[in-house]
Formats: sequence, structure tokens, C-alpha cells
Amino acid sequence: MSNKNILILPGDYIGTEIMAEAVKVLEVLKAEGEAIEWSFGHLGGAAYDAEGHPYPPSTQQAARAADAILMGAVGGPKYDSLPRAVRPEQGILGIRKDLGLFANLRPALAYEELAAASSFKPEVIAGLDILILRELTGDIYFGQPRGRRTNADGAEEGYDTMHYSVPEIERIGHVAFQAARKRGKRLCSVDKENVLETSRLWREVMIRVGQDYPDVALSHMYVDNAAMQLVKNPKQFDVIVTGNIFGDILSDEASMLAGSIGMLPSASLDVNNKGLYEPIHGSAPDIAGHNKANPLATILSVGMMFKYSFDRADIAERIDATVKKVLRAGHRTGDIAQPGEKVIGTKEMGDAFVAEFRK
Ligand code: GGG
Repeated sequence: MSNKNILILPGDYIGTEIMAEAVKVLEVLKAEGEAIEWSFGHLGGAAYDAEGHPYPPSTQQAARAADAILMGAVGGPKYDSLPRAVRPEQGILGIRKDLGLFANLRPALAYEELAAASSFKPEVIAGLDILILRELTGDIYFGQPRGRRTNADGAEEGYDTMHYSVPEIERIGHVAFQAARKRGKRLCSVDKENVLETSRLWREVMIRVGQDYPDVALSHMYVDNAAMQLVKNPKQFDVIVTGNIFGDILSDEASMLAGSIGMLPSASLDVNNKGLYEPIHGSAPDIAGHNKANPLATILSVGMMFKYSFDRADIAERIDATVKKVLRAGHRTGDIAQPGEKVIGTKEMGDAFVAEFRK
């Protein structure tokens, strides 16, 4: 059997630091005999610097050929003045669209070991385990037309188009119902149906898709209410399915329930479970180069890669269990430390993980 071929795209700022720790985990797995190999490529600002485009042809070719992709984070102030078409974010949007990675799985767990790091009361978050499914290749991120123009009054205006088609909603709907079926059999579809035409369609299609899954209880919630309910009573949710922009915002909000955005991994899958795996956090330019970033979301993303793209849920479970042990042993990067707790760096957290993982 040939090796699984992983393309690693560290990206920008802390992307390279967190990825170095994830590679340590791959090295352990390879040394144990897992049939994996990897190569590195550029995405985002790093790709713009090296090749003049955030998703250059060399990365496109490697990404299409890879069995899975592991990504760090893109973006940062160095690139803020670039035209939108070549900004780092167009690299991540470009690869998602190019590979058809329409289903973004963002689990949000409240680790009991981090209960003190959360701003929420223990009874609100204890045992919390939510899966947010974000549609990833449609919506206002990709809708056309978009741009800038001068209106009839002579004022400059910017415009974007929110767009969803029935097939786009159906395919994320099926992924969501199937995920809910394997979990608590509850699916909450989040939209803004009282205002947006895309959301009216979204809701109609979700109801239709739901007829194939009579064992899953479907509910609907407006996004503004969902944002409130996530902080008021997050345990009411099991699986949430929503569009690209609402999912981006709600999953960052949910990360605070987990204690830190540095703890949330993600998987972005195509119809065949080929995937791109990345922490949900960004490139954190303010702490880049200081050995301060939390590498655990990226390491947990390695676990998701083994589960979804390589059908090795056992390795994902071992990675999840090791994260818990590392936290239980008291290892803390700054984002998850309480006042007075010893803070370790990115490299030290990676080493603590690997030491425990090898046991
Ligand atoms: N690892 C996540 C990351 O780099 N995010 C930066 C970004 O531009 N994200 C756009 C999006 O997720 O919608």
C-alpha cells in the first residue's frame, strides 16, 4: 500500500510555529510505522512572497495531488495594503473552492481541565460537546457580483452578494443530518430567514432534506438568537449547521466556551472526505516569533485528518486523549493559563504532547 501523502501549508506568522509542533506528531506516527509522508508548500502571504500569488500554481498542483492537507494560518498586517485578489485570505478561500471543500466541521469541546480558563460558569459548560458545521464554499464569501462602484449620487460604495443554490444547501444538509445521526440526533439549522432570501431558501431545503432523516430532530434558529443562546445555554446544542459567514462568527464565539480559540481544530471536506485540516484561529501577528502560540488546535487537526481522510479514528482518539492528559498534567500556554499558573511556550507544549503521546 502506498503512503498517504500530506501537503503541509504552514502559512503566515504563527502558522510556521504551530506547524512545527504538528510535524513532531507526524514524525512519531511515521516512526511507529504509519504509512504517511509529507511535503511542504506555500499558501497565503508566504505564497505571495515566494511566488507572487496567495494560491500559486505549484500549491494548486500539490494540493490536488495530496491525500490530505494540513494548514496553519494565513493573513497579517504585512499584507493589508495588497489588492483583495492577492491578499493571503484569497489563498485559503481559493484552495477551499478549488478542491470543493464545502463541509467545514468545527467541534467545540469544553475540556474539564480548562474549566477555570473559561469565562463561563462550570454548570453552563461542563460536558459541552458541540459540532458546528459551516458551509464553506458559498454565501457572501463567493457570491457575484461584488466590488466597488460610484453610485448615482457620486458616492463610492462597496457591495457583496449573498448567494446559495439548492444543491449547495442540500449537500451540506446531508452532511449535517448524517453527523447528527451519529451523535445526539439533534440538528439546529441557523439562518436569518426573517430578513434574507438566501436564508428562506436555506430553511426550506433543510426541512426537505430532513425528511430523509426522521430520526434526527431538526430545529431552526435565527443567527442573532443563536449567538445569544450559545453563551446563555450552549448545552442545548448538539450539531449546528449554518452558512459560511454565520458559521465563521458562531464558531469563534463557541471557542470561548472551550476556553481558548487555540484549542479548536477543524476539518474542511469534499464529497469524498478529502480534506484540509487547520486550527480555526488566525495567524496572530501580535505573538508571532515569540514562542507563545498554542499548538494544540493544530495537533487536534492532525487527529481530525487521520479520522476523516485516513479512516483512523483510533489515532484521532489517541490524540484527543493525549491533549487531555497534557492539560491534566498542568501544561499551559498563555492563552489557557490562569493567573499564577506556569506558562510554557509553543515548542514546550509540542514537546509535552509528544512525550505523553509516545507513552
Ligand atoms: N487557520 C484559519 C485561518 O488562517 N483563518 C484566516 C482566514 O482568512 N480565514 C477566512 C475564513 O476562515 O473565513
